[in-house]
Order: sequence, then C-alpha cells, then structure tokens
Amino acid sequence: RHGSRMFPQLKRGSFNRITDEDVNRFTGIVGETGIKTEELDHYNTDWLNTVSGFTELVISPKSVEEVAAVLRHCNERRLAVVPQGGNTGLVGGSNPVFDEIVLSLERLNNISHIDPYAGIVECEAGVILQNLSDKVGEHGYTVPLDLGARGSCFIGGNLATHAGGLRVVRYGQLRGSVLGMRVVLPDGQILDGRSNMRKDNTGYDIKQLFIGSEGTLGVITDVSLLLPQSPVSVNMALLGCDSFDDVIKCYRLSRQCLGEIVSACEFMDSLCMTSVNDILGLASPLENSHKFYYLVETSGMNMDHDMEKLETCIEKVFESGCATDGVMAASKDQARHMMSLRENIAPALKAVGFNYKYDVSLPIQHMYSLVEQIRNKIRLTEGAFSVGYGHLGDNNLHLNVITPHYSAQALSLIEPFVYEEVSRLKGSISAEHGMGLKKANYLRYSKDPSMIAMMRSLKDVFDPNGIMNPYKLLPWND
Ligand code: FAD
Ligand code: S2G
Ligand code: ZN
Repeated sequence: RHGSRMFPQLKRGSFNRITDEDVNRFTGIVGETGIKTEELDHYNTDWLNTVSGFTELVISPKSVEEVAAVLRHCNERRLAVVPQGGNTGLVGGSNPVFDEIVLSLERLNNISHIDPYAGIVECEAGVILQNLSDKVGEHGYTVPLDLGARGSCFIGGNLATHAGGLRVVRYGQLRGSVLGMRVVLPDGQILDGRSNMRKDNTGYDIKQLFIGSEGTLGVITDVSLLLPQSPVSVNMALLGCDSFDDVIKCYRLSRQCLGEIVSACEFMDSLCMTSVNDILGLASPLENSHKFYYLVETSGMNMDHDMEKLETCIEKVFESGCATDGVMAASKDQARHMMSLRENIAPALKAVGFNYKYDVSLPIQHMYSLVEQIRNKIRLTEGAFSVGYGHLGDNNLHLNVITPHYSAQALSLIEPFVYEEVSRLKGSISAEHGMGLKKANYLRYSKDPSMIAMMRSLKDVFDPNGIMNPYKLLPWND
C-alpha cells in the first residue's frame, strides 16, 4: 500500500513494523487512554484530503517524560514517527506516508503560566491556538500570530512549521517572539531550553533550529512566548482595484498613511471573492465587479486616532485613483466579516476540487504575473481554474490551481515550472507552510547545495536513525 498518489515512486524506508510487544510497551508508558489503534482516518489524512497514510497506532503522551520514553523506544526499535498537532498542515507533513506511528500532541495541552507584567505565556505544544489566544486575552494580551486554522492548529504545530499568517506585517515572524522551548530528541534526550528572558546571548540559540523543523529533528513539547498588548481599536478597509499595480499602489499608500497601526495587509483576486461568495455564501460589502481586493486592518489604542488616520488613507487612495471602490468597517463585527472573506478562501477552494497549493515569496511587482502564467498553462485543462491571494505585506502569494479531481497531467503542467519561475525571480518556494512531503524534493529551488548538505548533517546529529518524520522537508529522491 502507498500513501501518496502524488509520489508513486516513493519507497517505504527500512523501518521495522510495529509488534504487539511494542504496543504493550507504549501502553505501559502512556496508559490505555494514550493509545489508539482504531478509527485512525482523522490522523492518516490531511486537512486537504490530498495525502493519506495507514498508521496502525496513534500515541498521545500526557507529559514530556512520556514523550521521551515513547521516542526512546521508537529509536531503539527503528520505528518511524510522525509528530502531529492539529493536522491543519498544507504540505503533507503531518501525516504518515506509509505505516509510521503518529505521535499526537493533543493531550499535552496545559497552559502552565501567564506573567501579566512581562506579557509572557508558558504552555505545552498541544494547546489550540484559539484557546491560547482566549486565555492570554483575559490578561489583556494577544498571541503574535493569527491564521485561519486557529480553531484547530496547535501552537506546537505553528512552531514546527514556523507559521506566518495574518499578523506577520505587525508582529514579525513567530520565531522572534519565542523566548524558550523544550524539545525531546528521538533518543529520548530532553533538550531543556525553557527561559523567560527577553535577552539571552549565552551561546548558540539551539531552539531556533527546531522552529520550522516540521517534526524531522525532535518533538517540541513546551514554549514560552512574548505577548503583545491586545489592541483596543481594530479597524478594517476593503478596497476594490482594477489592476494588480493598483493593489500595490494602495498597499504602499496605506503603509505611508497608517505607519505603526497597520496590523494586516491582504489581497485576493476576483475569483477568490466569487468562491467565498458562491461556495460559502459570504457576502461582500463591495460589488464583486473588481479584479482585485485589498484588505488593510489597523490595530491601536485610540479609536479616534486610528479612524482619522484610516479615513485620510482612504481619501488619498481615492485621490490617487488606485482604488475604484472601498468601504470602511462600521463595527468590529463588520471588520471580522471582511477578514472572514479572506480567511475562508482555503475552505471554499477545498470544497470545489483537488487543490494544488503554491505558497511562495516573490518580489511584490511579480506576485501576480505568476498566477497569469499558470492560468495560461492550464487553460486547456477541463474544469481547471487558478486563483491568487495572500499576505501582501510579506510578499507572500498563495497561488492555487483547482481541478475537479486529482490529475497527474495538470500537476505536470504546473510543476516544476512554478518552482523554476520562483527560483528565477529569487523568491522562496515555501513562504510559510513549510516543505512537508509535497515540496521536499524541490528544496534546491530555494536553497544552495551547501545549505542542504548542512541540513542533512544537522538531521544526522539530532536523528541519526532517521525515524523522525521520514520523507519530509529534505529531498528524498536526489
Ligand atoms: P500539523 O499539521 O499537525 O503538523 C504540521 C507539521 O509540524 C508536521 O510536519 C508535523 O510533523 C509537525 N509538528 C506538529 N506538531 C509538532 C511538535 N509539537 N513538535 C514537532 N513537530 C511538530 N499556515 C500559515 O503559515 N499561514 C496561514 O495563514 C495559514 N492559514 C491556514 C488556513 C487554513 C484554513 C488551514 C487549514 C491551514 C492554514 N495554514 C496556514 C497551515 C497550517 O495551519 C499551519 O501550518 C499550522 O502551523 C499547522 O499547525 P498544526 O498544529 O495543525 O500542525
Ligand atoms: C492563507 C491558507 C491556506 C491556503 O489563507 O493565508 O496560508 O489556501 C493560507 O494556502
Ligand atoms: Zn497564508
């Protein structure tokens, strides 16, 4: 049996298969409640329904020590392991390809401490992002990360993929807010990098290696995060533009007018707007007659101050003619609704067919031409269409091609062209979702061979038996 129709050439590694003795050993470590051997589809298949392995065992440890004991046994027995958080990853990284054991962090979900003065939270990897956000919100703080999967993804998965999301333009990337982290290595060693110090220049910053490691080096069990104050006033404007050049002009003007209160700069094309309108029934406050939409959000501490700045910004946008229509949210609910139009593009696209997703960083002026090139390449493919949207403030394009069903022929029209083009433009073939299974073989399009060689050396240091999330992140067919 094979878990990936996209990579039929992929062969199962020489890992051992689980025996009854192994299951007894694991049950002895985590107890009956920490073991699942039936109804495992939820763990085997990704959110997108594009990859599906066939694990026979899901282990959910309840403590760091249990994680360590489980991994130690897997390592001694050469049993492959996929760490899994909320299973919302989009690159096939969180699911077994064959029969790898799934180590789920779902029961390691304690929020152990919030320091109300310093704005620091200490929590375990299995805390759902929304729950973490609600909890720190009670103390007037916000998590410096937000994404559409907040209701299911875990903070440990966010760290393992180094998730980006809607707030990078305001709070920077997640790794900059991580003060300390604890990680368990495959041999059971607990690397205790817990710290609440905002500044600590004592030696190599080892924890940073695990952020974005996608479960291939060890299991992240705890984190200390630095938290920004929650904003008091949140405002949003949705602008309709008739060219991507106009979208960029709107973006530039909004950054100049709004400065430090900008908290999100997103764009979507008309097919995205049609998708969320028609498939999810989410109405747009603007006529859906524009080629593009630009969403700018502000977050600050003084509603009058922020409203004045946003109104000035919109006046300048109209004066310059780079938006032909626009609306400012009249309430927090309307602001949330406007953002939901952008956040629900992924669920809408998933509902209408097989999604080929390309999450790329590009120079801003080239961001949309890639969509048009791909649109041209698939123009003769029955039922296929492509959309472009993303985090404009991070030069991060989400290019998606959708076909009614998986089509190797459609895939061959897109790959490797899309990676060659991104590489030619000196972009990144994965801006925020990671490499997982789907992008692993294309790492060379964004990383120099010397860097890939060093990544393999580090993999050997931390996981010499290669049991951690095999077939992921690093190329397996070179
Ligand atoms: P999983 O999917 O369970 O795992 C992801 C990877 O991390 C896997 O390789 C897994 O092995 C590894 N892993 C998980 N937990 C651990 C751990 N504790 N230790 C070590 N390795 C671990 N991503 C963005 O960056 N920006 C977005 O805007 C964004 N929006 C999204 C919107 C929707 C609707 C959906 C469905 C997904 C979106 N994503 C986005 C992708 C996904 O939500 C993120 O990658 C998220 O960080 C994954 O977290 P998770 O807990 O679901 O991890
Ligand atoms: C986003 C989510 C998934 C996708 O919406 O910002 O990261 O559709 C994406 O690529
Ligand atoms: Zn995104």
